[in-house]
Amino acid sequence: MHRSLVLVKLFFFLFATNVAAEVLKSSPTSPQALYTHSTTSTKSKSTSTPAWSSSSKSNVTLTTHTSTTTRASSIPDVTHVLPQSISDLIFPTVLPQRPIFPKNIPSGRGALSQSQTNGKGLLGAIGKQGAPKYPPFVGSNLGGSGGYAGISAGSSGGFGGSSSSGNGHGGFGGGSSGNGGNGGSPNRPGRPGTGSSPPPGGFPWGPRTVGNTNPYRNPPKTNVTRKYQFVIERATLAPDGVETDLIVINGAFPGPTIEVNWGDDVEVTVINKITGPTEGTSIHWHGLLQTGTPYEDGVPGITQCPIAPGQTFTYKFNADLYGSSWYHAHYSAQSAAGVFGAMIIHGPTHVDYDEDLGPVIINDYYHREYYDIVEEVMGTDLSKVAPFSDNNLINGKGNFDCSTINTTTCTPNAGYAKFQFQTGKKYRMRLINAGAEAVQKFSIDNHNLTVMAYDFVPIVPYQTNIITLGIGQRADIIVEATGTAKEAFWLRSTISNCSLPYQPNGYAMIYYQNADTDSKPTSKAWVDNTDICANDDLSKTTPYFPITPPANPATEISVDVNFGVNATGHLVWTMNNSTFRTCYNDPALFRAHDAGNSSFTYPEEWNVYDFGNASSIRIVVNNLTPVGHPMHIHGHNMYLLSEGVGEWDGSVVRPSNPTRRDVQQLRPAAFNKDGSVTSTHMVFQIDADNPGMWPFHCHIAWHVSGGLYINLLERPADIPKIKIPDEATALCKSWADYTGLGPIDQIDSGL
Ligand SMILES: [Cu+2]
Repeated sequence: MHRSLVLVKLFFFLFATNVAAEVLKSSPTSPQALYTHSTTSTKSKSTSTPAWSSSSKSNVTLTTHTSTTTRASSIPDVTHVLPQSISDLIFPTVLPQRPIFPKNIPSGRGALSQSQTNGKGLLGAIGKQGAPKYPPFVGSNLGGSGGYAGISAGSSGGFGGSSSSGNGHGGFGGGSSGNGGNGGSPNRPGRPGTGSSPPPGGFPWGPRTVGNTNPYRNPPKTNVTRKYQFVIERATLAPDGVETDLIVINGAFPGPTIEVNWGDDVEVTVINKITGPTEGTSIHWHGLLQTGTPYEDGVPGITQCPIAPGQTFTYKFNADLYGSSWYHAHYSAQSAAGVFGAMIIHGPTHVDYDEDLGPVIINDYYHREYYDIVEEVMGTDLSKVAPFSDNNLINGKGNFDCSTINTTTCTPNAGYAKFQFQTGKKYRMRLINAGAEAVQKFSIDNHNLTVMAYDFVPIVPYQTNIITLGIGQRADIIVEATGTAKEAFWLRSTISNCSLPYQPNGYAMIYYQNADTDSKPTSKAWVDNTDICANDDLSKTTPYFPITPPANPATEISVDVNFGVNATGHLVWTMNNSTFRTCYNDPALFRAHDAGNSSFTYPEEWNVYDFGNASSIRIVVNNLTPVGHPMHIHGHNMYLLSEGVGEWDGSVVRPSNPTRRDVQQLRPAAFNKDGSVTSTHMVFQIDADNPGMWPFHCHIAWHVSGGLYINLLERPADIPKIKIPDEATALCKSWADYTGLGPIDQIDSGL
């Protein structure tokens, strides 16, 4: 709706070069280009000096322990006085469409082999025993045909699941013939005899239930370590039939599923084998708190140096929250190349179900290499700064209409992910938007969805037909199989008009017990009445375990999200007028660690907000751009106090128990016909109980590349007490050696 106020001028695509030239002319002179566009694509070697070392500007300082709004100083590097046409370029309302699908959607049987589409990936594949099912906890011998421990151990793995990481959980097909277990009942350990009654000695997480335990204050400690090995390398796969150069983990797209119990320790050994060309990498464990281990958060230049090519790093962290999440590369937009996978942390449940069908990963998908896309996103041809996705995949699978592109390496009918339902059963599905840009609308034809958790936060269950997921967001849902034995239905995820897809429709197939699995469903989609760019109203999403944040936080600041063109003609995204750029060689957390209470001045482009020892922090985010942004915080779940159109009026939705999430959709501003802008807002608060340097950023790959990112420096005085392990500091040595051979092409913010 807001979007409709943005004038559409598709022809601006044609005149984009002129627009860019005019912007260049009208840009104020700047002493320092924020982005220097590299025109070399080879990775030559020479000594690099940290980019920030010449900066003399002082970092943003804040007034703490007040309730007044403090704005960061204005930095004249970026002009926001832009022609309207630039907004239209970034957010056209008429999308150039390829023909969407031929009428006849084939079933996908027999077109491309598993190894050609997903590589060694198993998600979305139905084996001899049907679709994979997950036990109520790792180590359960009751129910579940097992998870994916087989491939997670880094061996050949695959169906049969004979290999595991040695922690007692079997691979696919390795479990018993049980029914997948029952998830238990509200605040009870589970129904006897259905697979989720606690084993002798109790559940791994002890007597904790969703309703009786504050997960932030009283997490379990199982003293079990689950080990995984990730080999990251380039591969050519055809997930949707189009041969594409990806970067994948253990040969699988999406990567292997991490499956652990709440309170387990997790060790993931990441081996960077990316060559031709080489590049760094790092993995972020999305949504985990990393309390006491901020150096394991996986953000290059912030919490670690990148893992240099040829190097190995073992992440060691605790599964401190439970539910459904994912991990992904945080190095540039490398995640968009395929470096991501699901992360299931088994824990108590407050909703009954019969079987856990595991991850349903949804991602907008690009046939071009991520680096080439970022090169355009960060380039000066402003007609290319908002890339269109080529397809929409579910569990790494999808079909593509080969007649719409000019390539011989496209195979039609590559196949969709498939799920099996049995009439009368209740299934848990773990929806994950692991894409680069797109807002997804998930639904299953003819079936109601009960949402039991958003992100890592169990909620009071509510019913809906369509679920909105911005990038990084998850929903745990229960689906009751109300169909009859021979029926088949489409499971869909459709990219909303809030995003830029060539082909918005993602499909998977649900077959009931006696359905012909060679047939295709003929079911019809629900009518979508959801707001295209926003999450469900905060009033609908009530955390099951109530927590009341302080009504008067120690600190409150306001942050404006905007975009503009910098002095060198590149489009950048800004927070309080400052665009972000990381220095891979000099992690901000390590600086905070070394500085302690002393007055280290962070380079301006690190966008560090020092909150001192404030006990709670409230941030009012205003969106001045005509684009929605899925805003993600590290190290915390946000209390979401308010969200909506216009400036915040000070009211709080359900102050005794506000929604908590780690990603929240910030809706687009409306650009009105009279030239005015109606901004939007989201207001959140965190308890400052986790010393660290925590990113708060847009999760759209192309926006964080463009600098839509700040760092929240939390309790800096306590950071020196954290022991940063030698292995973490050694990463900086090997990265320095690598970059010492020649500058790398950091063509974006680095994240
Ligand atoms: Cu964004």
